[in-house]
This record gives sequence, C-alpha cells and structure tokens, in this order.
Amino acid sequence: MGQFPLTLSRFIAQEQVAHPGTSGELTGLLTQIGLVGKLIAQDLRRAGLIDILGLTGETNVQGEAVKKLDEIANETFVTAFRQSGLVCALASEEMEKPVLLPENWPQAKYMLIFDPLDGSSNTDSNMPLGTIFSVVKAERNDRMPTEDDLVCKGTEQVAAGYLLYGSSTMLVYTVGHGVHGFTLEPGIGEYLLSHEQIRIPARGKVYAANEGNYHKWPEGTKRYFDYLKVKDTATGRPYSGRYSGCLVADVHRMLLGGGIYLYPGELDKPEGKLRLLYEANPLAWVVEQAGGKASTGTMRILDMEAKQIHQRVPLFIGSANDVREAEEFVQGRR
Ligand code: FBP
Repeated sequence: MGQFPLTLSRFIAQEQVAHPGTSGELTGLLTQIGLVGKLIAQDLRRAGLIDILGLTGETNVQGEAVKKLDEIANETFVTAFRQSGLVCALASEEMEKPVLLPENWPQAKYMLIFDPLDGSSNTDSNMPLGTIFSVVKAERNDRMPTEDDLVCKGTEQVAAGYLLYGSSTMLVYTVGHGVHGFTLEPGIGEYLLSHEQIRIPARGKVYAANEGNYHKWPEGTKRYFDYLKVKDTATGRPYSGRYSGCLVADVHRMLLGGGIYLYPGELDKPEGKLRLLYEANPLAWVVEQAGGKASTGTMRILDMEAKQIHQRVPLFIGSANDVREAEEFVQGRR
C-alpha cells in the first residue's frame, strides 16, 4: 500500500502541532462541520426518492421561496451544533435572527455563521450545491454574546470554508495556514486529504457570471465583461463562460483552474445579491489564502465593515490578476 490516506481529523491534529494556538475546540468544530456535511450529502443523494425536493411554501428573510432542502440543511446544522457544546451562537442565511446558546457559554468561545445550502436554484435539478461556513470568536467574557457580536469583519474569521456536493463531496477550509481540500470516501465515511495547500493560478481562462443581468450592470462592469470576450491570443481571451448557478462550485473551479466569478452590483441594486457574512467573507479568505483575490470592485472584501447579518455585497473573486483587472474597469481606470 502506498502513502496511507490522511483523514481530516488526523490532518487537523497535525496542523495543531505545527501551528500552536490552533485550539482543540476548532478541531472539534471543523470535524462537526464535516459530520453535518455527510448528513446533508446523504439527503441530497436520495433527494428524488424521499420527497424532499420542491418548496416548503415559506419565504425566508431574503424574500426567497424556501426549498425543503434549505430547511433540512439548516435544521441539521442547528441540531448538530446546539447539542455539540462547541459554539455559543449560530447565524444562518435561512434564519432572520441568530440562535444564541447561553447553555454553551462561556466554555464555547466560537460562533458559527453559515449558508446551509448554497445554489438553491439547483436543488431540484441534481446540479451542484454547497454549504459555506465562517467561524469567529466571542471575544467578550463578561457577558453572553449578542447578535451584534456576530457581525464581524472578514479579517476577524478564525476558520472558513465550504462543502461542495458535486460528483464527490468535498470539504475545503482554511484556518490561516493555507487552504486544504478533503474528499469524502463514502466507503469508509471519512474525509481524506486530496488537495493539500491549494494554490490558485494568477490568471485563468474562464469567467462565471449571470450574463442575463448584463443590462443591469454599471458601465465599468459591462466594459470589463466585453473585454473578456474580445479575441486576443496574447492575453488568453476570449475567456469561456462557466456558470453553474452554485457559487461554491464556481469558486471551487476557479481555485483549481483559475479565472473569475463575479456577481456585481447593479444600477438599481449597487449592493448586489450575495451576502457578506456567510458567502463573501468565508470564500474571500479561502481564495486569498490560496493566493487569489476577492473584491467588491472597489475594495477588499475582508476589509468591508459589517453592519448587519444579512448584508449584501458585490463580489469579484478568483485569480489575483483577473480580479485586479476587473477592479481597474469597475473603477474607470481602464
Ligand atoms: P443562495 O445561497 O440562496 O443559493 O444564493 C446564492 C446563489 O445561488 C449562488 O450560489 C449563485 O452563484 C447565485 O446565487 C445565483 O444567482 P442567480 O440565480 O441570480 O444567477
């Protein structure tokens, strides 16, 4: 037998030795996220057989029709973490207000912010889906954290990552020492190290965007998009369009092959669609840790002041040279 496969828990334990200060609780937290990922993946694999496709009839805080799978994924997270004792607060795309867990405080110092099921428009068509997570620390020890304590800048994250439910299930994360990817080996139910120290190429050949929104975009964004489609062999243009309807799947593609995903601000909605705390911030840290870049078009995502839990932000994310170029067009410098 060649190199014995490295499981997620073994790898995190080794990271803890290599990087003192990475706490045991964070290890437990990441492992618990892995467990929730297995449970969600199991439901997704059988979704068409167990009547969990379609809508619940409810509308969430974003004004979106809630999919049954959104609700199931959210419930799985809340149940798994409420009982784990690992976190003292939970905030989710599917919950208007965070769940505060005084029963876990003060021994649990971490708070988990997540998008339980990313790519909701894909749920009923067996297309890729994801889960996105961000972990921040409850700094105050004189009182139980409040909703405001969850509203943090991206630079305050202590862990971030995603689960990708594609042809295989993967968990990709960072705690600030690079980005690592694990593939779920269904036969043994273990995440095994498959992508250590992922590095994103400085420039790519693909873009991911909902081109149907082109007419809603400001002039600079439109000119950048037009630029990507002009034939110019020297700069590898035109780029190819690859848009899956799932942010996690598209960012994962960029992480491995380079390129840029953009969900820009619109003339009548300058803040765009995606949410800062549980979509842009965690993916921005992952991509930056892999050598890439994440921007609003005018500033670094991780430096964005966070004001409220469901705040939206324009997103340009991927290879550093591609995002830098997009910024030049958006800012009218090209
Ligand atoms: P959800 O978390 O509600 O799925 O929203 C995010 C998302 O679905 C991304 O995964 C995807 O890239 C984008 O929105 C698709 O939006 P649109 O349908 O407007 O292109």
